[in-house]
Amino acid sequence: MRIDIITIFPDYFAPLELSLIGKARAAGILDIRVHDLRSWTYDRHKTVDDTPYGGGPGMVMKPEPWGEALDAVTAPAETAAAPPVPPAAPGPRLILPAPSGVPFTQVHAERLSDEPWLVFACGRYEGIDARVVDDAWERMPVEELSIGDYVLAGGESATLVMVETISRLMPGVLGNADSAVQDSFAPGAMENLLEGAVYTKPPVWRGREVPPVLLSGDHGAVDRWRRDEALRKTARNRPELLREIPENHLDQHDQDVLRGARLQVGSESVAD
Ligand code: 6GU
Repeated sequence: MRIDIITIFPDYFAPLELSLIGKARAAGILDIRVHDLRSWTYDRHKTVDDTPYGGGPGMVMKPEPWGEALDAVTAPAETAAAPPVPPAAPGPRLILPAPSGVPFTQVHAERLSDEPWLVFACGRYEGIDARVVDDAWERMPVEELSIGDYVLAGGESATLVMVETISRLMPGVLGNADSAVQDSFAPGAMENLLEGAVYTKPPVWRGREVPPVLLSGDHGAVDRWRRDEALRKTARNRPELLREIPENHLDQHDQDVLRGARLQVGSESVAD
């Protein structure tokens, strides 16, 4: 997959040289190119923003640098001899991180991990002149995505979040192919359940024992225990996710576990 990132802070993306993503880049699985928006400014101060029409606080990113940057970054590669019929090369998809975007979820990440080419346009200040999106739509699909209900100073950290989430789903990026399958929000994982607690050696640490069932070798009992833990954790941290599970996906044992968990949550809320 090719990923282009346009930003006024190229250094922000140094972390993409580390760990899984750094290795995937070295292996040629990921081709990540970071571009400085200011290379498409021509004044002494490399101006990228201006005051908003209609008034109001803050600054808006100017359309001209963005238009030129997107044209340059998404231009088809130069070939030595232009073929008479252009190949049906898969084009780019533009992602605009913005707090006003559609909430980014694992479902988006799964779909985007199959794309050949993504372009992230990192806005700062109050956002980018809206004509840039309308103009880009003439040439490529555009998605405005938000990573949560809070406001960041710019799209850079949101882009890091999305690039990492998308990249780790690509074949050959995760060390362990099963890890992504078992993720809390992976489609078809344990429904809508959060992953419960995990343990490793030593079996006793600071007087705390690993739950004995995990050492029992009884795989059925381990699976049942993990599901109980997942139900309890979900009831505690994300009760709204439980309401999305169809009734017939919860057997009697599940319902007993949840009844116990609800009693606990209830007693805590009374104590608070
Ligand atoms: Cl994608 N950008 C900004 N600036 N703030 C955000 C966001 C994105 N997602 C949540 N808050």
